[in-house]
Amino acid sequence: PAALAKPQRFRFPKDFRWGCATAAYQIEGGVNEDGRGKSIWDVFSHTPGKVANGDTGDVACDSYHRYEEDIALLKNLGVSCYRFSVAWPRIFPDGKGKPNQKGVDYYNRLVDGLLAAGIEPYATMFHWDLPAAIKGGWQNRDAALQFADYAGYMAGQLSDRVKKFMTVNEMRTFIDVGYRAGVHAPGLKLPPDQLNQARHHAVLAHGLGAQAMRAAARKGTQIGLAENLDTQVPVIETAEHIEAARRATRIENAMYLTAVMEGKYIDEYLEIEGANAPKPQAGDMEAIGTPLDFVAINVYQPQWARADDSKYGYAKVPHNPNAPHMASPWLYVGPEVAYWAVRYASELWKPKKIYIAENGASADDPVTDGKVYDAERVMFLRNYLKNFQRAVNEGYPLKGYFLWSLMDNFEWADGYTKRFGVHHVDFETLKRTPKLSAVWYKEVIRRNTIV
Ligand code: PNW
Repeated sequence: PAALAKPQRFRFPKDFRWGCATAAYQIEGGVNEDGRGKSIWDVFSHTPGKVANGDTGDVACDSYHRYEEDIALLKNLGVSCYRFSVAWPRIFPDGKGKPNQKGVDYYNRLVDGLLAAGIEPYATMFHWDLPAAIKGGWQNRDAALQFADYAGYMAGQLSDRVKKFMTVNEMRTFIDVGYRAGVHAPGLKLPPDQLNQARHHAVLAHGLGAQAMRAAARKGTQIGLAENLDTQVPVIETAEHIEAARRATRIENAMYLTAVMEGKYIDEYLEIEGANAPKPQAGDMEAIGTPLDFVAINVYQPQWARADDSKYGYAKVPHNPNAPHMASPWLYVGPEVAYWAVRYASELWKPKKIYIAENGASADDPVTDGKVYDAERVMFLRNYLKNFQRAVNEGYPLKGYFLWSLMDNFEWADGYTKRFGVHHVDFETLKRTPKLSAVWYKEVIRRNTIV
């Protein structure tokens, strides 16, 4: 038993990458600075009743002005990399047209600051802040074409220093929560045929974006995307359930990651959707299936699945609403999802490299004598990391991990009521304070071992 307690058994490979993640609208503020245009999240958050407490991203963490302080936080943690997103409306205030140099300059300063601190930048081109000027948003096919122009332009601007890019973040969330559930911007509840077409425009944006970025970027630039794979976790680890949950994962992601990785809409999806299936134009599927250098997965809650004798051989096992979850009611705790997300992505699509682009947890985080002892977040992260490590140990090509998030920030429709940071942010003073989880993460990184 004494030997088992040795932390060495949780050691990661020497070249494993440790990072933190954020997104532009959630941290930057400065929404009217330097010619930035409006995004659909500016419109949505300023519409009464859409965001908790009427919160907006107008100021957020004010990282537009405090990015040097944020780089210092990252440096203190000892991370090797940082994942941020570029705000499209800072670069093309109207979605297209003439680029806004002052917007580009902000990301130049950020990238230069990161590199000076020895931190490798991973830039995401779209994390939900769609220019409000694009009429119809993702229902409009033009959004995909304009995204490609913008993403190609930015890759040209940054790829002398940024070597890792992600096209889009979580198509599943920005379409399904924004256009089906109506909870995120633009707050629509589309019928299935229109919903599937909006989903198509999102995967098309990724594909055309990847092509445009490849064409514009310096040699050696690596391009991928970040998606929250709806990972189906086998209820028990027997061959029958493992097989069923793998098949379920491929089908449940058919409109998103499966389409991207396979360059087609699989038969099961077309059969399930029937007349409501998306209507691609000639060439769309080739673009969508553009080969990638890596795939990045955001990992939060599990979805349990079991084998059954229905047509596709699986059934979902719903969560008991009272089951253990973090402060966000959707964030059920199920550390095994970390292992199965990596394993299934690897088995289904054989990507060259996999990253975890986000993993993290919300908690209430009371401040006690100026300190935050977020033991539950540490517990959550430790257990998920053990499952990522299991995937590494079994030989799946997981190369790095980005913790969501560097600091508390604008949590979309939950405003500032849900905190995901390893640094506490006082939204009155904007002071950042490391939580217990920051102390923990720093130690994990320093020792390359789960502590
Ligand atoms: C991700 N779900 O969103 C986003 O990429 C981040 O911007 C966000 O702050 C973070 O996770 C925490 O929410 C998600 O309902 C939103 O399954 C919803 C879900 C998953 C991820």
